[in-house]
Amino acid sequence: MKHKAILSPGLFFIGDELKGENVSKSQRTLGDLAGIFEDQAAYGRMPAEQLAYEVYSYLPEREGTPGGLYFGITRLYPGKVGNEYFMTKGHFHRLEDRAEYYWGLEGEGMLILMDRERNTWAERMVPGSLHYIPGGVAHRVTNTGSGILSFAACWPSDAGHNYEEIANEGFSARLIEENGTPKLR
Ligand code: S6P
Ligand code: ZN
Repeated sequence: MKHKAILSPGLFFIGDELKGENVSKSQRTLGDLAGIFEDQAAYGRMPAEQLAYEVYSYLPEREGTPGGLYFGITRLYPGKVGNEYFMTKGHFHRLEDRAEYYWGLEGEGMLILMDRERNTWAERMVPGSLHYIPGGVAHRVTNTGSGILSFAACWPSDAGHNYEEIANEGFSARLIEENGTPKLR
């Protein structure tokens, strides 16, 4: 009975930490990112068990529920495979028109975005930067700094993830370090 009750918060978002009873955690190692980096020889020389990123999420609705919202924090480790920065797998949403917000919490990186015509561009991510990702735009984050890059995300509970398309076709540009600076190539 919640009528007239005064409740203490059970969920905390402090700095780049998300804590609470129903917060779930998932991890991606380099081994989970097979096929996404260009330099396959360099990829083959790196330990498959090395942690690339971890995601803390709060998913209060059943996956697929229309009208609900999910919240998550991603912590992406620094590093490169050859000259290509560590990055998330990247995805379109399964329900194509679903949008999402990302915002930078810590570290430096780039949000790589690609529309349905395969135009690809990047937005610099810094602590406090806010990024609106419209529906129909694939999104992936790269860590261009020397420390952890963390960002928060909020997305609809019926958005879903279409990873297959990015796994098969990739983005139409990659973020590569050239002469010490990141370039989309
Ligand atoms: C979910 C949201 C994020 C990502 C996370 C990892 O829609 O965009 O929580 O899941 O940043 O990226 P990815 O591409 O491996 O799911
Ligand atoms: Zn998304």
